Amino acid sequence: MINHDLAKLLFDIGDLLELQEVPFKPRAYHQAAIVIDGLEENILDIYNVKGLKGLENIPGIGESIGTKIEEYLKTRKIVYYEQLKKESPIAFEELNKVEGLGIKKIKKLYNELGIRNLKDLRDAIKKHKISPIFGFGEKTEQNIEEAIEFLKQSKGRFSLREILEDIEKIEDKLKRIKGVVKVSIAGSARRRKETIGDVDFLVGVPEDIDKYSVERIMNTFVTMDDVIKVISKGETRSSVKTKQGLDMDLRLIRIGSFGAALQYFTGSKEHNIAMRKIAIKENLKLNEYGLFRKEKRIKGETEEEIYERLGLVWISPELREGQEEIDFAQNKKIPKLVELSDIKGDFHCHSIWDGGDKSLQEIIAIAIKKNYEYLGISDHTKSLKIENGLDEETILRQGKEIDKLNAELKANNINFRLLKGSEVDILKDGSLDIEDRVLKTLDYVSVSVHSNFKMSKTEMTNRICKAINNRYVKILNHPTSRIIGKRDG
Ligand code: DGT
Ligand code: CA
Ligand code: CA
Repeated sequence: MINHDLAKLLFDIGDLLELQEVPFKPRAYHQAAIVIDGLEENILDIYNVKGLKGLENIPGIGESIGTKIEEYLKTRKIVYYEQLKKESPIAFEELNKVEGLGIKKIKKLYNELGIRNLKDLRDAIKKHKISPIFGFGEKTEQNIEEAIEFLKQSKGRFSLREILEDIEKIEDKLKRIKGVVKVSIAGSARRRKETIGDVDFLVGVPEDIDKYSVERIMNTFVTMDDVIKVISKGETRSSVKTKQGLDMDLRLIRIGSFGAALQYFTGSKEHNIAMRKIAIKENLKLNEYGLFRKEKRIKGETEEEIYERLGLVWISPELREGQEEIDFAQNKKIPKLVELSDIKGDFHCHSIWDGGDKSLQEIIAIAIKKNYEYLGISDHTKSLKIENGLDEETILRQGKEIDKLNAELKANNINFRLLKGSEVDILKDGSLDIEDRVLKTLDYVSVSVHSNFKMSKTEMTNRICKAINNRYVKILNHPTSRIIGKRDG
């Protein structure tokens, strides 16, 4: 996580320098960002063990960027970035959030139309001032308009992928507080929704907890690193806002009702409503304190006992969206979810060949460490110029390299195989940008739409059907081309 946050910051510094038309430096920052984002090891660990020297040993990081990284690791900010932002006439962070608006476009919009922020941008769109600019056009104008709308709708939601690791650390920290019996993340994060509105923590405490222990727990919560604002602090509930803008709630729960509270605050609301209806049918009452017959609590300590008493098998949080999970649970037909340990391999992986940062050898080592049995290399193809896509001859060369590596694995009795794949670009008319004679040599072909996203449904469907009708195609990648939190499918 820290690698990713730092990489993002360095990348933004590069962008700001590019806005100022500073030579060379932007590229150095962008490169450093890409390297750090791709590091296997936590950069803080590198720094803790080897100090500034360790940072400077990372390829692409010299003294100047190294000391800025050091500053970040110590203070979680880089003053240079704040300065650059202050000097810039453009509200860069705001505009940068609009999907499809990279630094080049932001610069052009400023130079041509004096656009400094979102408000300027919205005004310009209303007056259709964007489309006449060279390189923009009507389509781009429309895309920007949609992206702004999307931004408004998804405002304040966080991608689970970006916060999960951090909130699990907080969960661990809460577990270690004296007097705490149990801790769980609840809400949408426990249901593993793609995006999270706010984070809900439940802390289970003894029935007879004293007020000093309550105080200790709440104090620990509201004084965590990253908390910038205490929204409320009480005896049963506290809320804070973090520096990333994420709201977090903590609720103290007596252990006798922990299961009921966990069930209730995990949600979803729709799932809870369905559960409550079942309880009512049985002449019972279900709420966050327990399952009651008249005034007497009959269940509450664990989720399992509540589900069981209502005639259901326990339902994985991922399924609790108020759809068919209740029926399935009543009929004891709840599906077993795929676990990380079930994953035996991967068919989608990019390598240094198309501009990724790992060689085939490095990828093999990582895959073996994950206990994978196979891994398919699926580098981009030639139409994707910015991604350094492979052409026919390069794919054939890569295939020979993969054959060689597989032979070595076999000679060493290692039960792992690298597969020859490709992420072939689907062109506008549905044809593929790589010839069949080369596709034929691969173990599998996967295909993706990377351009011309805006088409009528019929056109897009025909385009994709044509692509997957190629006899060598086995996999359609990212079928909706959605980017969570950034672009609709
Ligand atoms: P989020 O935060 O927007 O990503 O989504 P959730 O599901 O985490 O929602 P949140 O934080 O408002 O509330 C956590 C859970 O608490 C929710 O999933 C179900 C439960 N809950 C909250 N409000 C209500 C309510 O009015 N009725 C019922 N039945 N349950 C509620
Ligand atoms: Ca929530
Ligand atoms: Ca909440």
